[in-house]
Amino acid sequence: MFTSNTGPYGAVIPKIDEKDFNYYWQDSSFGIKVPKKKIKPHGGRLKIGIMGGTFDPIHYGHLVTAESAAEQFELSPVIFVPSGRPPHKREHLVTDPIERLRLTELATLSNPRFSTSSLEVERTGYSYAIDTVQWFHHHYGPTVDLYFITGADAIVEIMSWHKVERLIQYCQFIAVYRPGYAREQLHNTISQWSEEFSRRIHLIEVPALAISSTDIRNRLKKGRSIKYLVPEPVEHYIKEHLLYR
Ligand code: DND
Repeated sequence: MFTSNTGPYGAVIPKIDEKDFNYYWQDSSFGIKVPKKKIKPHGGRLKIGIMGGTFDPIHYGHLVTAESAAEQFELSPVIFVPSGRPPHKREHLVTDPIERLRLTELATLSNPRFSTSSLEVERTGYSYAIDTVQWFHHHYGPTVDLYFITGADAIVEIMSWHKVERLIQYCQFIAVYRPGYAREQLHNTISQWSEEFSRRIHLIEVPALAISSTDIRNRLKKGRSIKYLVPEPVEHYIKEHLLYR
């Protein structure tokens, strides 16, 4: 049931050891072999995080969000899934998906519980979360619990997501908010949704990092520094490949 999947861009869907689910490994599209990594079993059930995003580019805000969710919910691994064609950004110019995938891989390689998947980059058409979550559900099987990690601003929009009623049956949501965010307001919004829906959404606080991809793109256009906003390998890749000029 647990098999790896390799696509044209070196898809890095974690491969789970069939005997005890204890280890997985990944090959990166840079040809770097990442050693076996430990996955904590949870009473026989695996809890896998899915961190979806446009990641244009990925930054420390995304990484701290995923790490906090992983820690609080004991998720392992957390799979970052860069969107191929974000359905909510039809009017926006988005950087080539392969470049965003490479940046995401570079950002996640050093963390043993992080992994990056090229699933959405390889799929044609708009990258709907339902298709991704359903794919992971079938890939890993019903004994695995899936948690989709989002920012608070994304969760309030969730009712507009494609086939959301089905989506919530396949995964739970971890919605992160930063200190100072109007938690009560968020809570009130969610509590207006059906009980079946709202009990599958978990709110957690994460350290505040006022970093945004938009700001990073603007800085790069103006030739300003992005040091300490993104991991060093991401910064180097952006510079070497003259992205966001
Ligand atoms: P974004 O474009 O907001 O990603 O997309 C988030 C996810 O929503 C993607 O997987 C989309 O495919 C999915 N989506 C959206 C709309 C419709 C549908 C699906 C559908 O299926 O119909 P960003 O790269 O901008 O950000 C990634 C995540 O990180 C977001 O959840 C964002 O809120 C969060 N984030 C931060 N969290 C903490 N501190 C910061 C953050 N900056 C972004 N500084």
